[in-house]
Amino acid sequence: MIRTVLVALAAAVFVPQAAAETVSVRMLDRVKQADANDDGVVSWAEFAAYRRIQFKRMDRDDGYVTQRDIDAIRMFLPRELEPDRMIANFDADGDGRISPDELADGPSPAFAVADSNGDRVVTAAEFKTAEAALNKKSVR
Ligand SMILES: [Ca+2]
Ligand SMILES: [Ca+2]
Ligand SMILES: [Ca+2]
Repeated sequence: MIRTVLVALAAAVFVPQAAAETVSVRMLDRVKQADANDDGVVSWAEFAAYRRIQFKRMDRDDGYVTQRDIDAIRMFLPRELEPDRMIANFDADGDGRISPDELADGPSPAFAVADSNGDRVVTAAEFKTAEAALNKKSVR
């Protein structure tokens, strides 16, 4: 019991507060879906591969996700992708559209919050800790 509390406290220290506030348990579940080899651990490589699959669903025409794509599928986009700020958040080279690489390597508040030690791998224990912290938050 004491150990659980300590782990939760440690996580709270490492989680950037601004990011943590936008993350929900549902968003963590989406990160979990990226666990392609089903070992309970999600590496950034798995997450990036998952996003490349998402990309194919978002881009309807030219190999890039543009504002037109976003507007067309807005209601189906995961909240974490922030449709209103998606181009701003992901367009690393500033050409006004999102390439598959830009989406795959782009920011993920949910992944960052779950990955409490910042090693770009979310372990089963890290998922548990993050879920417990988020559940506690929503009770308040
Ligand atoms: Ca895995
Ligand atoms: Ca771009
Ligand atoms: Ca980690």
